[in-house]
Amino acid sequence: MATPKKTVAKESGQEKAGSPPEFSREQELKALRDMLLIRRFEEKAGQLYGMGAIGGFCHLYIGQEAVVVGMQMALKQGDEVITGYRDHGHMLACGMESRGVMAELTGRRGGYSRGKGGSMHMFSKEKHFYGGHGIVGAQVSLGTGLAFANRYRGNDNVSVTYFGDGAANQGQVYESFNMAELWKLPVIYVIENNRYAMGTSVSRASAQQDFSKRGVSFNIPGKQVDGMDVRAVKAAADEATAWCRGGNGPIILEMQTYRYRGHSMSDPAKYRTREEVEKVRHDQDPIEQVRNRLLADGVSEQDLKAIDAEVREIVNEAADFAQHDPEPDAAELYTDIYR
Ligand SMILES: Cc1ncc(C[n+]2csc(CCOP(=O)(O)OP(=O)(O)O)c2C)c(N)n1
Ligand SMILES: [Mg+2]
Repeated sequence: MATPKKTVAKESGQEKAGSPPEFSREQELKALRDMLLIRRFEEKAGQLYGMGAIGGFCHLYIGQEAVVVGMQMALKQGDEVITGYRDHGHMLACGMESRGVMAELTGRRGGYSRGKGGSMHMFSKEKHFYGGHGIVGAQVSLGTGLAFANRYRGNDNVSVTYFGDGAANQGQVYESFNMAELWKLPVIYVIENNRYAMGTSVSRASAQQDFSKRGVSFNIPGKQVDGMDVRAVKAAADEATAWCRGGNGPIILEMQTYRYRGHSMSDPAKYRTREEVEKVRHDQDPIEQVRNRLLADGVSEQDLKAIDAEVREIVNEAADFAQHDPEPDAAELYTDIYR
């Protein structure tokens, strides 16, 4: 691999993002559609959960859509994605089918894990999506392993390894950072800082709240990014992928984002005020930002409604399938599992 040249980001500590490069109209429309698909999917999953059609854990991604959509816009075929349990948005962004994801949530045969994995345990080798992990922080070591495999094979694929602000305090994250930098592994660590880990705010749990600096003692560069602006995410992702493909080793992107819904479907919501949530929704919503730019650029309200209608149809069809597809046969109870 090429000799590392630290030109893309500062050697240590964060770089503040300036105003992001504009998107073309085509890019804006794509970003809008992909973020809307995730939002409508998650709203529907929330409804189905409320109706009792989905059991077990279910963590919604509403509010954070710009992160996965902006990252995905910078990836190429072969790049890998791995994340934790708040994973439906990542799967949809990777191009996995809504109906397969929804049917997994309802525990049906047509689900990505044949109805036996549920919300936190879905994979698609075809789309290079490696889960879906319920153990907080575990995916960071696995994602580093994906990068090791790419380095070993000599290809130019990048592992995009997502984790939360809470997961960033786990020990194995730092063991992984050490090896990633030591061996110059092509991994982008995307820390989705949504300000809370379950009911614990970042200020109560983290000695260093600037997550872009979490790699400083390993010489891993980092950058803070406005994770509510899809253009800023895409620009940071472009830099990060170039950095990794250039043989420079790992890089950290702290995405400053926010989740609108509870941690999971049961959340007493006593750790933040309704006003706080409403303020972010009102001032920073990632979808509204794109919609407003498109309207200002002369796209009609009608055209935007058509995109929403197209997305709703996909989600409704997925929900219908997920409620009518049969459950796995009882004879399948012990297949496809470790025992
Ligand atoms: C090793 C481990 N410890 C604790 C838990 C319980 N737990 C589940 S989610 C969570 C919070 C993680 O928060 P964060 O990393 O910020 O991700 P977010 O939910 O905000 O996306 C915790 C403590 C777990 N699943 N695994
Ligand atoms: Mg969090």
